[in-house]
Amino acid sequence: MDRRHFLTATALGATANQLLPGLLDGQRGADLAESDPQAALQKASRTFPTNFWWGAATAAYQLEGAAAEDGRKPSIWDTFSHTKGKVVNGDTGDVACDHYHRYKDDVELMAELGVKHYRFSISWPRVIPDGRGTVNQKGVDFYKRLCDELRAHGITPHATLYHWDLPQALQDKYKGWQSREIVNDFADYATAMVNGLGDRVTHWMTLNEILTFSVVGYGVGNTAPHAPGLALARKKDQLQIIHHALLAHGHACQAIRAAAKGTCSVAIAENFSPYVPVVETPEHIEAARLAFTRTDFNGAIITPLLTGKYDPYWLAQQGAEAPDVKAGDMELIHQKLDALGFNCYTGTYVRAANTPAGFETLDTFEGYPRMALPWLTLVPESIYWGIRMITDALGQKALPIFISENGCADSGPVSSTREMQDTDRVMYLRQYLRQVQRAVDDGYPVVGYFPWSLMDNFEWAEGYTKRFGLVHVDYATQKRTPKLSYRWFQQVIKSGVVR
Ligand code: GBH
Repeated sequence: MDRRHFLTATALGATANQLLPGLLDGQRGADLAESDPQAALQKASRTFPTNFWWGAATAAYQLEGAAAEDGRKPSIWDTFSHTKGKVVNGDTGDVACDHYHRYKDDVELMAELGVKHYRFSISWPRVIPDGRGTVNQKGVDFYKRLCDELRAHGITPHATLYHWDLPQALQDKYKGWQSREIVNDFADYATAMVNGLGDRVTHWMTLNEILTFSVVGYGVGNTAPHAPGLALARKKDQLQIIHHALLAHGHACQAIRAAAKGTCSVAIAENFSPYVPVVETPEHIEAARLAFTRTDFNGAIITPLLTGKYDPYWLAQQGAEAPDVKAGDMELIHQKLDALGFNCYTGTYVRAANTPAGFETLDTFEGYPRMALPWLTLVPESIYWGIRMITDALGQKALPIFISENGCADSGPVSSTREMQDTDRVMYLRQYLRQVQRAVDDGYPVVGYFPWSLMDNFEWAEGYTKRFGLVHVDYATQKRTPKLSYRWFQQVIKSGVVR
């Protein structure tokens, strides 16, 4: 509804409800309001589809604990966190949320929240302690119990095979991701998991965030803040790690499908970098498209995953640092996916510019809104544009996208009152979810949303000092207490509306 119509309608005594749709939803709502006021109201009510996957996400090393129980052997994160000076306060995942023993209580919390989907990860060194070879049945049995409990509560399990806890044995044997040997070992692990859990799990994700474990786990010329925390001589070494991860993903996709008895969904969860046109005009949207496809590391990861080719512009820029690619590699990497998981936290503003690349990214200054971590600037539109760029810029018109992670840390200092009243998280989630809803409204194939995280847990190099949970965990007693954001999200799920 434009201004003229608004004034006319007001003069005619229209109620606020009749007027609001057009005002809230801009031109789309305005057009609708004139043809069908009921439909416009529906739009303005910010609804999600009834079959939308409302979920919650966690990862093995961050919450399970029981690090040496029932045959589990160390992962690179056990080694790393036990190395002095690597994690804040010397925190480790030895006990974490003790989820290994308390999973029934935790499933109860999910059920009360109202989620029908749960994303967790399988600890590779729990189920195959040496990384290859013998399967540890006791480890597999834990995930069977967990899945049975989930299914008894009507919750669909979504399992990630690799959320960064590489068996230390493989790091020792051949330097883990630095070796191409990992590709077969990872596929064998995938096969073993589908054999062991395939009657309970039909929704699989291969890897979590290739970007993070290859770039934050390995520095080029300097040691890195995440496990294994190594320094590489040159960028090529890092790009080779990424190439191995892409191959492992492709091989695992094939392995999952070969071992599955019935239909299953195969996906990956990636935190590709979303670029947001700072002004939504065609020229800046085009700049965002260029930034999305060309910038490190999208051209190195999400582009080959979805298109089977490294982005040519990106590749040309790498020169002698480009990874070694063997015949058949790109075909193996390019497996058709059933869905794509998008881990979204923040994004970068971009505008058109007269530069060789055709765009420039914009800084966020000191006073720019951010959550309780330096990297976590508040850019809600990043979730909308991330979805849109996958569909439009990478031409994946029919690929269902789900938000596999989205969330923020409580603002410090740590105090339980503060955490129970996590108005900051409510604000953050509301802004991002509205943008997800905008993508739904615009017809993009977005099918689900898993906030990170169900409960406070081991936040990698930040240890237990940063809390991302909808549920507070008192680590001294292991008591769980739902935060305000849990109540808020419960209401979103119940109503299917973000307000
Ligand atoms: C996700 O990574 C992870 O999948 C999840 O396990 C984690 O708990 C969650 O986010 C919250 O962090 O401090 O400058 O070295 C998100 C991507 C990559 C963002 C590493 C923070 C560290 C930047 N993360 N990055 S820095």
